[in-house]
Amino acid sequence: MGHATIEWVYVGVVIALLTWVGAESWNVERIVEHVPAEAETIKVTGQQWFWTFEHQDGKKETGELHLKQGVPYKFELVSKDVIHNFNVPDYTILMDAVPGRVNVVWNLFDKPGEYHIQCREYCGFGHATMKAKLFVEPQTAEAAENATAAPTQVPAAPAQAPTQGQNATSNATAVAPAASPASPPGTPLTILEGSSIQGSPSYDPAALTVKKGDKITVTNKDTLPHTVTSGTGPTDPNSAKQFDTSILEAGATADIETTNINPGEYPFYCTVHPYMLGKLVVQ
Ligand SMILES: [Cu+2]
Repeated sequence: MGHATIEWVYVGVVIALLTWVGAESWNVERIVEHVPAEAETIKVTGQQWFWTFEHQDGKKETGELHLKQGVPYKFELVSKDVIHNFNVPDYTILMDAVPGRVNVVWNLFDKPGEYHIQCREYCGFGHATMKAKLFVEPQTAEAAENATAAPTQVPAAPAQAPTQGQNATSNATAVAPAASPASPPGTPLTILEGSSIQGSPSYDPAALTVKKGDKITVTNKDTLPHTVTSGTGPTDPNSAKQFDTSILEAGATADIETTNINPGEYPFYCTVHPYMLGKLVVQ
């Protein structure tokens, strides 16, 4: 009896070792080689201080990357300036983006959700804010249904429902989306051409005064992506709490509503270029 037990322990140890060696080599292979033939290519460009993504069909994204669950993706990493590092901590993806060469890493995302993309190689002033969001979208019809039901997918508007009458709320939410494209622009706030260069004027006006309830319309007149984000900078714990346009591509506009902003002074900055500073005064 005792003899047989010891034999089984040996078998167990051998199986554990083989499993471990197998898993390790699979990990290494995943990074280095054997990109599945059916993998979809995503061109990833790092530059000071944002990420852009180009899908195989030519669709481009900045600061956000939408991928499908269960599909292998081959990331081709390049840099336009200095060395960056493309890092998705939740999936242990870590690969340098180096000027003048293409680095490849591939991955299959098995769980839908929202993940962080960050730069893991110090790349200058805005390094800490060189982040992007990865959205892994569910693949099966059943999973898609679950995601639609999830509260994170629903815009903030329904939060007002309990304080107002149900009818009033449903009217308001039904009208708002239809009216917004035609609604007149608000008080202008311009992101100036050349503002990505440190020391250049960035926002016009640099200090904008509006009345509470006024709408502000931000226009990016530069050739690079920028944001208008409340806070003093990336280390401000209250960053983006009051308002945030998210990334605005060249030529894009976004509205900031001040209905829920109390009178006061609010510094703002660009998350892509944290030296771009401005101030909003709400009266
Ligand atoms: Cu900027």
